[in-house]
Amino acid sequence: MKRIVTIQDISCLGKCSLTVALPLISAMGVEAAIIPTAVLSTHTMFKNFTCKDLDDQIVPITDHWKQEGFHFDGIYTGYLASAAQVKTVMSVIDKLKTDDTMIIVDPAMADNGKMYPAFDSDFPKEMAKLCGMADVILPNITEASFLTGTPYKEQYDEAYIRELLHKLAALGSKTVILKGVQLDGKYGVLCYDAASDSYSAYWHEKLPVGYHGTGDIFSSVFVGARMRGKTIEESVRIAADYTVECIRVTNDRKGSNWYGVDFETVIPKLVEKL
Ligand code: PXL
Repeated sequence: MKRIVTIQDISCLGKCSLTVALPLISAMGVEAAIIPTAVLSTHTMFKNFTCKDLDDQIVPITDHWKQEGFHFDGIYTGYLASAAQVKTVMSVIDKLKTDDTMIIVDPAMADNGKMYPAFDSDFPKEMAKLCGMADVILPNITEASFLTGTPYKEQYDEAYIRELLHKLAALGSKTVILKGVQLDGKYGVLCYDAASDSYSAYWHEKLPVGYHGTGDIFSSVFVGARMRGKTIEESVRIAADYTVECIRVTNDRKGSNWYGVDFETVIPKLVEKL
């Protein structure tokens, strides 16, 4: 069985970061070790959330694993608590990776043109360095604009998307997967492979609602699918279809929660795809 470590926060309630990465990656038949970077009462879209930074635990956990000689097939990072913590995580990757470790970075820090509440203006610069260590990065358009210092646009054309993809690849990652792209009435995910200078797109349905945590769900399923031997294009398709289905069932259910999707009920369909 493949083993990955995912490095991100634990929002105790809210269906994002580790509370979705763990069940999804496990259900996909991949061992998921974790390094929790912070404990929050909820994700930061709630008012008055608490947050305990676990920065001082990250290196001791890593060093213990090093002594034990654990091997990781993948390292997947998500929401990180501070610019200083991004540096710590880069040192962890240096310690844990081997030649066959796939590094996947979801630069979870912004959406809809805005940074998440907990971050200051130093954060994107550090996150851009972490992206430079990755085999694959998975930003949305807002994150792409902050990472590359490109003005955020709500209306854009293909040239803007290509500019973002090239600037993101220039940070150093081999593959860029840009989520939430809207072009010519189509909606979906664009992939850019730097080595072959080639693009691919996966267009999918856009439902007229948005929920928190769907980026984390997409990334977690992408990681699971890659570890189960699917290609990048297949993994994008599985991740996008699953995420859309989660949004659909949540939107269809009377009394569903505003803070996250009903990803649990769609897990059986996901497992069938592997
Ligand atoms: O879904 C990304 C995410 C992860 N973790 C925390 C968050 C968010 C998004 O707001 O607040 C703590």
